[in-house]
Amino acid sequence: MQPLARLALLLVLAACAAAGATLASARPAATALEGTVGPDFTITLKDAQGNAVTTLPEGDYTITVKDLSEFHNFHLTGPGVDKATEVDTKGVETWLVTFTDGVYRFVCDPHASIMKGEFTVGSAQPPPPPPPPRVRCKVPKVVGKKLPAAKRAITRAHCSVGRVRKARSRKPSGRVLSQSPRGGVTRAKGTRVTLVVSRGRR
Ligand SMILES: [Cu+2]
Repeated sequence: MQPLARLALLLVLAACAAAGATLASARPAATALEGTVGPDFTITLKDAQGNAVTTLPEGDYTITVKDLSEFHNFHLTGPGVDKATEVDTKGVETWLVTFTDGVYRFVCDPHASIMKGEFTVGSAQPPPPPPPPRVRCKVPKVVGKKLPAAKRAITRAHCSVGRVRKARSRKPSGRVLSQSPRGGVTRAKGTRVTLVVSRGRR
């Protein structure tokens, strides 16, 4: 090759390399994440530092998915993404995904109620926590108790003390003779429990 031709070729190659570098830098490199499912009943998605993913910026991600079990899988869904490993095989897969604004979830399909996780991307807000369990009045059995102890038990059980009537009885004064509703039933929070209390033989 003539020296001049060689120089021309080198210049062309250099120009191509520069153009390639520009193209590569225009789009940031995909961020690496790692998903793992199994061998026990666990499923995780972690970043390169090993922290559980809770929120991410929008962009491209390379997810290395380690499916370590023949009865679990890793299934990722969210805006623009629906990818899963097979349940009955083990293996490592690499997914290139693009995350956009929204909530993404990952589950093991056969055990989706216990093996699950989620994260938000971009400006999406994390979903609100589930409402607390509804508190109910579980009426305690207080017949035979002294009145103060009966009142404490009723209040502690998220019920309230209703009318307290006194009645003559052979039972010691101050003891609960009967109650309504009866012990053991469940009612709305704050339900009044009415009591009949012994005032002795007089
Ligand atoms: Cu599973």
